Amino acid sequence: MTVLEKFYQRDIRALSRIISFVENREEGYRQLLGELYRMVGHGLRIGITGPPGAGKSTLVNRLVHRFVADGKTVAVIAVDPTSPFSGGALLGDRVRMQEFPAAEQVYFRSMATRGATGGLAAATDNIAVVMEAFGYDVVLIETVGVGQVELDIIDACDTVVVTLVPESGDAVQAMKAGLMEISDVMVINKADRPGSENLIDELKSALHLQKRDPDAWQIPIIATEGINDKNIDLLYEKILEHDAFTRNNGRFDAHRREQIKKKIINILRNRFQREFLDTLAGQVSFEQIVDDIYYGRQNPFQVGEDLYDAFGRK
Ligand SMILES: Nc1nc2c(ncn2[C@@H]2O[C@H](COP(=O)(O)OP(=O)(O)O)[C@@H](O)[C@H]2O)c(=O)[nH]1
Ligand SMILES: [Mg+2]
Repeated sequence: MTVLEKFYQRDIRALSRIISFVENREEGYRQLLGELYRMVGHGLRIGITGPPGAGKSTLVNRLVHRFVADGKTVAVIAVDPTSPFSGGALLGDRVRMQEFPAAEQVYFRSMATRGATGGLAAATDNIAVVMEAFGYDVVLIETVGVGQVELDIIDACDTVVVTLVPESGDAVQAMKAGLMEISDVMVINKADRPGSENLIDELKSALHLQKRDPDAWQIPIIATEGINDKNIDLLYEKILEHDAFTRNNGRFDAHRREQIKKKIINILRNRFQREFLDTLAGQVSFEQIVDDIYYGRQNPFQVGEDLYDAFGRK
């Protein structure tokens, strides 16, 4: 039996092998993913983002319990920027995940971001596709919310939970970091610590000031205590509400369609870029061009035009 046949029979080892295959972009991974692509669209992808130490893994763990109690199967992707040998967070996650029964019900996978320059968002999205195709009802993606790459990963989700803590700073910072735009549910975790009420009030008025369509989803702001299991039911409820809301008004589909479009554009952009740069590499001396610009004989804009005209037009 081939690995793919085993995968279709819900063999966990086949799932793990295919994920590695896709993650490492081994020869033929695109074709394989293409096969699996036909089988996605029914699962719910939830992104949990926020600064390191905000309690994302703790919340993910709690949420997994809720989904399992509701008879759902869950796959978790932890995009962890820390080395598995230093932070200990990863090991912690592994240990905590052992409370769960079979991998058919709860599957956990972490992705190291070390060395993965660019392409991380695409790789995460690809793995979510594999998990969804395998049949998991829910795919939870935990990612550290700093920088563009993480914002892009969140683009691969249907429902995004932004997790902050009282120490995260003020609402203005959250706005600047672009967290408001991506969040469907806002969580202030570690509400047992001072300052959470302040932050919630600030966020509420910041949200209030934004011009929003009255028919749009109203972003709930919830104070949780991950370690004490406090308000996790409410968080769970809001996630399900957002899911139902978007599925009923067509936003869920519209969003997925938008993601597909972005994916195609991304694939094309990467292909063009790779091929164009390969073409140039054989025929152009960048050293010479840099010299020309450096000594004022040329400027980068004209060079860009000329190179495009000479090699890019076809
Ligand atoms: N005081 C307090 N600590 C929490 C709470 N939730 C999680 N923690 C702790 O915060 C630390 C970081 O949690 P973790 O889930 O690993 O955060 P992550 O880096 O965002 O995944 C751990 O020691 C947790 O036990 C909470 O509600 N209150
Ligand atoms: Mg974590």
